[in-house]
Amino acid sequence: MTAGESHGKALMGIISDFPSGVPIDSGFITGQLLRRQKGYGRGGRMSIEKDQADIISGISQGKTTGSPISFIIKNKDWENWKDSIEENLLTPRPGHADLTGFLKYHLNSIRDVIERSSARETATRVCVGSFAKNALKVLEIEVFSYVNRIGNVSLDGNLDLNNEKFLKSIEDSKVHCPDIKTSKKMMKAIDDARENGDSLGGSFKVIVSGLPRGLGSFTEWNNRLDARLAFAVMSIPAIKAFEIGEGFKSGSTSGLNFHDEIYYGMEKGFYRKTNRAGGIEGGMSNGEDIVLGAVMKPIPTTTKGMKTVNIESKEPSVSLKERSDVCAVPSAAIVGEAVVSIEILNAVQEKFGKDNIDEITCNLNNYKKYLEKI
Ligand code: EPS
Repeated sequence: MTAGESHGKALMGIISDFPSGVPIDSGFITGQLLRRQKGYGRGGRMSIEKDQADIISGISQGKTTGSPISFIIKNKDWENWKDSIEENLLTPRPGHADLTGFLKYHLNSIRDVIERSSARETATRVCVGSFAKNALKVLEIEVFSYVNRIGNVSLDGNLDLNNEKFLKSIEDSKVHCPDIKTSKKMMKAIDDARENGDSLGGSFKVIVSGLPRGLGSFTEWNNRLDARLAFAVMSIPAIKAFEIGEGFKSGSTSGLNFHDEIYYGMEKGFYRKTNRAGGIEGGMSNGEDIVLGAVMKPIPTTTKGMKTVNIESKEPSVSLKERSDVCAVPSAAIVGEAVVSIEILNAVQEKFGKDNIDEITCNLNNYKKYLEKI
């Protein structure tokens, strides 16, 4: 569970059912939080915050104990807001929670919506996801992401997803995109949007590698791994579309041209030469990389205001100018890694046990040995 407002004292999170025995690298967690803050096109808030998690419980001698993990991320910006948070914001931004949140909760000011609906909340989910990544690392399961579109600029061509150079090129890019030329065009598009008082969205991929087949299930609709990953990614603010593998393309191809044919080799066992399914069939991981795609809408706050209505006078007005990012797609990709890591760890614990990471590792290895014998 997460709690906290964007300009309140702090954000906080509580993680239940986390396996014991996971070595926690606090430097890694801080690194993940800072990865989320980066990204060309981020707003002024990112030069105020240096997100850091104070871990309050659930860790002993550098390892998780199985007890609830709780943490706090202090908001440095609180100092600038604690005495002056303005109350009577009355001009809701199209595209954000402002109008509907204000009406739903019978609030006195849109400020009380903005404070919790802000994408600031994703800092806590990246923290939770960083704990999950620490556990998945023990199981040699990796989760990474890259941006493949910002505005009208898209990354084309086939990519060799798993080579080290590819991963480094993503981290070196200010827009989290593996191709230098495309990154430069994306940054130009962000500059143009900023100059026009506008904002930009885009899309990103999240890849999970090293996963055994058989996570999730076809037996209960709510255990389907694809459905749970969709829920996780769609819960990130501003995400408007999600696909697995070549999901959107699959609607216009035929079965013979879409489904990944099955082969067998003494070395590899059952394998595929294609992965259009994106690693999931029948609600279960099928042993291939899981490939997820998400589309983020342009940030709702635009410095050139949009048409809205003053919720008190009902007079036509211009949307409020809340400080914001011009583009946060690179950051959303990092949040995507986090929420996917959380869901993958849940699925791993369902199949291999919840309690202790060494026990989970042992059960996973026994399962792999069983699959090799088939
Ligand atoms: C964000 C913090 C927020 C926003 C942004 C993302 O900080 P502030 O409101 O103080 O500028 O910059 O939130 C949004 C763009 C949004 O629409 O919610 C963060 O920490 O990621």
